[in-house]
Amino acid sequence: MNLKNASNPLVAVMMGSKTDWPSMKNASEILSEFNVSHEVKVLSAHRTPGQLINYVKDIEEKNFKVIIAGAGGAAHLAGVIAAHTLIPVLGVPMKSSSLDGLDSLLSTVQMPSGIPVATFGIGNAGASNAALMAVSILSLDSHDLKNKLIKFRENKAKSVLESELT
Ligand code: RP5
Repeated sequence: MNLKNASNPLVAVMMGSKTDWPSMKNASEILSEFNVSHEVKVLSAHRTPGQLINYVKDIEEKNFKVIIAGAGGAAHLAGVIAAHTLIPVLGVPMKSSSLDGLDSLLSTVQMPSGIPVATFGIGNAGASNAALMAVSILSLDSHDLKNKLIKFRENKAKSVLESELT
């Protein structure tokens, strides 16, 4: 299932199931906020293994710059993707129903030496931060994105300083 398409995407936002979308849409929203072209794709490492590898090869040929991969449970999606590409993979553990996402976190973060997956926090915050990291990586080659990131952080600081408790 292809939930969202964009022309000349730089980032792939991938997830193992459509049930991951409520969390992973936070990544897509951040990328949209920064006007970063991205493609959203649902593919599973265990339910659609062949299609997953074909997709990863396809986006590598299309010169995508970053892959964000969210999965839950025995969350091997990010690791399997990383095994098939040199594009940086940012893993987001989903909050699972059985172990609250601790299973997803450990599965994603504990990659054996040699095939890295940069792993973020569980759920919504992890998805947002993975997208911000993608923007940060892309900003190495873009003054426009760097300026947007500076503005984004200034706004975050402002909202703390202007906090009003009721
Ligand atoms: C993983 O299994 C998915 O990433 C999802 O987090 C989890 C459960 O999938 P569903 O059974 O809800 O489709 O592959």
